[in-house]
Amino acid sequence: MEEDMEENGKDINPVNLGPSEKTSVRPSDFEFLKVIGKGSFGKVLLARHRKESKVYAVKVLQKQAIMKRNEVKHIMSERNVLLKNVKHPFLVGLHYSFQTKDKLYFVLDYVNGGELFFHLQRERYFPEQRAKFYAAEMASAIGYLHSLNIIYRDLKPENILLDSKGHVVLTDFGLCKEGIEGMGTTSTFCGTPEYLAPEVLRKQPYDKTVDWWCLGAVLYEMMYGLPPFYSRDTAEMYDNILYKPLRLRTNVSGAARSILEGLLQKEKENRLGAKRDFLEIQGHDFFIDLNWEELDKRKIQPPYNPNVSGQLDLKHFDPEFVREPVPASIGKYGSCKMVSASVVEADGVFEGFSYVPPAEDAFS
Ligand code: ISQ
Repeated sequence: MEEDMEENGKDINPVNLGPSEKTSVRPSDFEFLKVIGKGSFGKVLLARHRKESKVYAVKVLQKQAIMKRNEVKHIMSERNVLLKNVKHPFLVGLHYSFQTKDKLYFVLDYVNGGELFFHLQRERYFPEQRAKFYAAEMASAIGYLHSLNIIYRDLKPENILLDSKGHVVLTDFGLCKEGIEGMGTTSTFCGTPEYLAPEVLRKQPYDKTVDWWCLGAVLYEMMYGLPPFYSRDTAEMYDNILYKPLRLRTNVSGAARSILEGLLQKEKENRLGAKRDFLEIQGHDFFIDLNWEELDKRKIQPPYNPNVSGQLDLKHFDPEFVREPVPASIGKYGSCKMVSASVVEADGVFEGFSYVPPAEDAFS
């Protein structure tokens, strides 16, 4: 397919990665060690910067895969996440980005406390205070994204990580969902399906409240050990999500049941957060004993310490990924010629993804 584009006399477009782009960086600056994640977006590799001797999570995207559809309209739109600067204590940090003719590379913090749900599976469910802490950090990150008009949309277990201290880190928010779906790389996941809100299942329009549904679904799973409306039969689960009334066992507090009922309202107009967004979640009784300012300063001590021994400690990662060899095309000069792009470099500080199509010939 790549060849097709070159046959047409067009190279694959250079992408303006905005202020995070470092044009001097190339794949061979890194030693790619392991595959640590896979998703709708492509692959995430553990990589060591050869000179700095520091490890990063490097997200690698095929340009082709994100440039296929619809694009000009979307890319230019207010809704394009890639044009915004995104930085928050509970969102994975971007150090810088670079590109080759066919791939985009995002050099991210390596977060090695493991997936939240790896820990949940081991412990079946979390005590309410622990679930509350994680839900609050997630809510804070989601509220921040909403303030930038970004809808996360598919908050799902594999996107919720813990850092080495036990704080939440959300990943995979940096690229518009519309542009990166359907890459066929999700088949390796056989765990919990993503939390689908009724309006998403119905393919109806969704808005910010979809994220509050997902937060409700995560909180429910943390407290009860299974997703809400769960059935081993996926079709039945979808039916449950659409039609089955939420039943909450009384082994959790009244405030917890109340927030779950609010977040898991099937009609998005009735959902907690529908009117004043994050403020409604913050102000709910469930969080009455939570200091949100302290939370955002990472001053609240996490309820669990992942106990990782060092930056290269992979003990919380799924061996399924860790075993996988790094694709041969990544990190080699030959197949990854650099393209030029004129961009202003950020002061070594995270400035967020930014994606500007070339003036013409944006997408084929
Ligand atoms: C950072 N560290 C570990 C895993 C990751 C997966 C996706 C994005 C960033 C990551």
